[in-house]
Amino acid sequence: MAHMNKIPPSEMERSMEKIITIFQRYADKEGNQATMNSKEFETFMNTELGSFTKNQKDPQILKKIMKSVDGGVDGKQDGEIDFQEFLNLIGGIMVACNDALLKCPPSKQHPAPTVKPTDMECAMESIVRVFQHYAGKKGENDQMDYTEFEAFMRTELKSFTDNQKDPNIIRKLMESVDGSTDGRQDRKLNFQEFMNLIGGLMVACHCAFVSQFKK
Ligand SMILES: [Ca+2]
Ligand SMILES: [Ca+2]
Ligand SMILES: [Ca+2]
Repeated sequence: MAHMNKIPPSEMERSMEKIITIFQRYADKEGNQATMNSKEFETFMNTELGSFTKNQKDPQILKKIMKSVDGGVDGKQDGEIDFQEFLNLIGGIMVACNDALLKCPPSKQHPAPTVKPTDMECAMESIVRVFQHYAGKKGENDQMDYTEFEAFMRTELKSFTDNQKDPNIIRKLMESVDGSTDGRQDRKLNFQEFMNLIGGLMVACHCAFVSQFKK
């Protein structure tokens, strides 16, 4: 029954994988393959997040953004961004995107795109929408309570969840990030806490990905 094990990846898994692959593609261009230097970062921003970049008036914006995340994880401002620092940046942009979508009346949530979104933008937007789908099931529509989070884990990250031996894994994962952004363990996850969790899973996934290449 080998075919039964191979469930197709969910939208969430595809988006996470896409973000890892895109980071890898730009980080791999020169020097250290596991990090982005400022040139790689600028190429990434101008290519993948061009609609964000071109709306910025400050010509130094990319340098400033890079500086704001460089060293955020390991405390070393070495002019290189590792995957975790990259996720902090992307997560920040996604938090803004999530807030904007929540404030926007539903009728205006689908403006006709003037330019085709890039793979990166699609992946980021789809993660925001998946969060909103589950968080919006009941109660506060910008918070996932345990039931909503459990539904998310069992549906969108099914292959990960099914492979865990610990029956309390979902509760433990939730507790590990609840309060990480506001210091309040309120048994609910806001988008930023949710992204900390997803980011952690992606970092683990990315490490596996990189070590696979080194073999
Ligand atoms: Ca590099
Ligand atoms: Ca909710
Ligand atoms: Ca919380």
